[in-house]
Amino acid sequence: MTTSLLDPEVMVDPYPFYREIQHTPGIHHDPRLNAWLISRYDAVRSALSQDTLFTTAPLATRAEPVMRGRVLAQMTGSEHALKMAAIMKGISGRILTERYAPLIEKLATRLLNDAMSQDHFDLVTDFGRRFAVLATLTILGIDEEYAQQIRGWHDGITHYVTSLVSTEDERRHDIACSEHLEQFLLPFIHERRHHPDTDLLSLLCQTSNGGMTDSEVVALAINILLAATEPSDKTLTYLTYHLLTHGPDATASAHQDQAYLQDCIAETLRLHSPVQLIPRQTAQDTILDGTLIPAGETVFCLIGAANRDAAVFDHPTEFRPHRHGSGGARPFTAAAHHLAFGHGLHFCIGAAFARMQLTTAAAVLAAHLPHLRLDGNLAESGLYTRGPITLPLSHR
Ligand code: 2IO
Repeated sequence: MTTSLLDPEVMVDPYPFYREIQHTPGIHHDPRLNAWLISRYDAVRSALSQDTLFTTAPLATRAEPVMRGRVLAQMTGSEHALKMAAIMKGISGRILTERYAPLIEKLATRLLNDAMSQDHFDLVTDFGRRFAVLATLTILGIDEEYAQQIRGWHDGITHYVTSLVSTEDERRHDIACSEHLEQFLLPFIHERRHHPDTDLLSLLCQTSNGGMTDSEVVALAINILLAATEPSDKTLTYLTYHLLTHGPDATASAHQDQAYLQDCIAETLRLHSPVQLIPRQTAQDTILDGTLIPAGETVFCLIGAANRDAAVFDHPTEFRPHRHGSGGARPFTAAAHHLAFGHGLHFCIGAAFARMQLTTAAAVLAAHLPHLRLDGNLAESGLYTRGPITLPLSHR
């Protein structure tokens, strides 16, 4: 019997294990991780709503060393409100539609044309990964020429945050990556303090936003880099896979009908949630689903399991875009039914940006899908964040 997220068959396909523990009463204790796995939708939602009982303490060891400081999810109260507002200013409202949407569209078009100039290409390595990093650098206001370098550091930092087991050598390498990135960012920060622009880095530097120190700005910049980049190509690749395997009607509708395309994105986020788990720690002895979880224990809220809970979603393993309504914004707000952006106090603040970015890039992709076909198998990896590592495509 499978008992741990670390069992090899779970990496290949975690969903049977999620279902198994969902159907067993109580909260599953993972003996190898020494952590509690919350898998049912109601329980995950309830844990994420109770932010003083289920705290973000695990991020102090899992994230802080490579973020060079605390990330937004570790903050509460006025500090949280102030820094959240500073970031929101740079990624919402008119700046999103008027400044960033055209840039993102241009970027997606250029990168996809580059990828498609080959007879056979890989949507992950030839398009998605490049797109994800460059889209994030666009909002941070960092020039494209640095993308290669930053991507290497980003990969190390992501590895540190999202691996469930790692070696001493790996951790050393990952921390070195974050130190390099910090040293790279500092001169940019100093420059933006004197010559602010409208990019996020400039906004974080402005004293009106609480007068953050260099190291606070570094931590939030790395936080944004990771949170915006890591889920983006995963979602676009899964979306493409769903559309291509759903028959010609799906690809045609996705191209012609913006509302349908948006429902497809929401359904992709539900069915293949790029962030599969959210770590928390109990502040005191807590009873959840009839199980006593002692104070100070690590719990993993399994988003990937909750979003396929049959008690909440009909035919949970099927791709059914229409379940999300009709192209409204709701699945990308705190009122969302699925939990792909989390829930409660630390609901993803980039959700509106994600919606714009994903719909814009998906529209560019959708225009070409009728002329593309799968040219091999989708391969996936990851348990914290999970996504395709390759999706081979070719022209029809
Ligand atoms: C960056 C995991 C991609 C966040 C994290 C240490 C904190 C926080 C999340 C998301 C997505 C990333 N957690 N974003 O789950 O900022």
